[in-house]
Amino acid sequence: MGILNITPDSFSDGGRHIHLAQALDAAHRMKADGADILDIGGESTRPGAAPVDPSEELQRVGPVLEALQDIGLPLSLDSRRPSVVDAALDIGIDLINDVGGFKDPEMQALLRDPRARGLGVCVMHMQGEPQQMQKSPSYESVVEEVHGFLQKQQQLLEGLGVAPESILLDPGFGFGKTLDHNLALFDSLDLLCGQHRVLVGVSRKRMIGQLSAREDAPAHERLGGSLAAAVLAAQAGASVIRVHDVRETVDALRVWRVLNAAIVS
Ligand code: HH2
Repeated sequence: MGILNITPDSFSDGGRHIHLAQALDAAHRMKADGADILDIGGESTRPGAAPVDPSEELQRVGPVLEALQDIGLPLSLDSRRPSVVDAALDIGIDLINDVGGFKDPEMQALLRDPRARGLGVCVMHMQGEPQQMQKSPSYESVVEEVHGFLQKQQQLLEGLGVAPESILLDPGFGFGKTLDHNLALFDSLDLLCGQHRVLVGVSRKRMIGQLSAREDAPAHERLGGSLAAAVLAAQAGASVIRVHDVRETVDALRVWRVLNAAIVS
């Protein structure tokens, strides 16, 4: 899944795709590089980010979604705002990626809408809200709580009529989690992947910076660490890996897939 942020302030690609032509170029480049899905977002949810007015968010993503209708790749909308999702359903999307985890009853109600029938959904876990979430995240048992939440939401969405195979669960790396929390969740990925379809988003994130001694480096210099994490997530059974560096990740996963099969056989 290639990330396309139409924002001035995303932690990694903020400001790079603000003009429509830049966004379309990036989308076509990701397709050529081997992306299977494009994830389009109009609100940064990095730690400390202020919420964006939904009308502003729609102004950012709407024209991009319209222009990408014929690109030949599934389009995912990264939004937690019902009004933005509602408008995007009229334009045409294939997956709703809600970092709010479909806790909002209005987001849930949209899943009953005939326009949402057959769409994919991604349920992500987040403790708190982006502005505050990294201040003092705390859990009694992070794995139990996060997996428990995701499983509860999976059941709820199935009850709303979403097909089980259309649901992706995401532990939400970096969303209200310390490095230790992230590591515990990464360590338990194989458990979650054994029972559900899972999306993993760690590309260029702070945890990658911390683990590769590149915490103070610009996010785009965290490629090596991001690739290592992508391969390990695939090894654990993740169905979708959300990344900024599509070409390098696709290369790494292609090599991993063949060599891993060779080792196993
Ligand atoms: N991470 C980000 C945004 N959306 N969605 C899912 N399902 N999982 C994630 O881990 C995830 C996500 C944050 O990354 P990015 O979009 O690059 O940055 P920003 O929020 O600053 O736009």
